[in-house]
Amino acid sequence: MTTSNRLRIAIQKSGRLSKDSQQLLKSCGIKFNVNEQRLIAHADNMPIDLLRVRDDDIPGLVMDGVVDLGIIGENVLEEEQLERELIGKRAEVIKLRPLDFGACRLSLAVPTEFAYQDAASLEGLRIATSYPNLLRRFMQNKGISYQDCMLKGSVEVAPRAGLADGICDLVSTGATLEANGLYETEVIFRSMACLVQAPGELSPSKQALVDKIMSRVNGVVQARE
Ligand code: PRT
Ligand code: ZN
Repeated sequence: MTTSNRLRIAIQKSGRLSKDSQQLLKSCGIKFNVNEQRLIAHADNMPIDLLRVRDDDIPGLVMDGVVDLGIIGENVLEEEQLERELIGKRAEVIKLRPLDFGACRLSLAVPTEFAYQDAASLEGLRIATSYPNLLRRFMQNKGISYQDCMLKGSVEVAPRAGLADGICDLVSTGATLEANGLYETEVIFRSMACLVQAPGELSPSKQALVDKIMSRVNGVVQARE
C-alpha cells in the first residue's frame, strides 16, 4: 500500500538544507521529532509524515508522486528534470514557491593561470561536474563543444589532479574555489531551496492541508524578510 491519507513531505536527511527545512516546517506549527536512525518522522499534531532522504532523491520522489511535497535546491530539481526529459520520463512538478535558504550558484571555474575570456575559451576542453545536464544546456546554447568529466564529489580538485581543465560546480562564498587555486568565470544557474508539489490533484483533505501549510510558509518567509 503506497498511498497514504497522511501528507508526505520529503526533506534532506542531513546536509546543507536539512536544518533549514526542519526549522521551516516547525515554524509552520508542524510538531515532530527526528530520530537520526529513522527514514520517517511522524508529525504529532497533523496528518503529516516527513521522509528524510538524500537530496538527489527528492525530485524523483515528487515527480513520481511517491511523496506529496518536497523541499529541494532548484539546482538538483532542474538537473533531474533535464535528465528525465532526456530519457523520456515524467518530469513535472508544481513549484509552490522559492524559499529563503540554500542560495548558491552553479558556475564555471578554471585554474588561476588559465587565460579565460569567455565560455568559448573552454572549446574542446574537459570540464568536471556533478551537473552534466545543466552544463550541457548552457554549452549547447552557446554552441561550444567540450569533454565530460562526471564526478559526484571532489569536483574542485579535478583540475589540480589533472583530470579536467575546468569545473562546473556549486559556489556560495567562493572560498572552496580559492582554496583549490580556481576562479569563477561564469554563473550558469542561480539556485535557492524551493517547495515543490507532486503533479496531479491531491485529495480534498490533503489539498486543504497544503493550503494551510502554504499560507503559513508565506507568513514565516515574509516575516523573515
Ligand atoms: O547527502 P546528500 O546527497 O543529501 O547531500 P549533498 O552532499 O549532495 O548536498 P549538500 O548538503 O552539500 O547540498 C545540498 C544543497 O544545498 C545543494 O544542492 C544546493 O542547493 C545547496 N547549497 C547551497 C550548496 C551550497 N550552497 C554549497 N556551497 N551545496 C553545495 N555547496 C558546496 C559546493 O559544492 C562546494 O563544494 O560547497 C562548496 C562551495 O562552497 P563555498 O562557500 O566555498 O563557495
Ligand atoms: Zn546530494
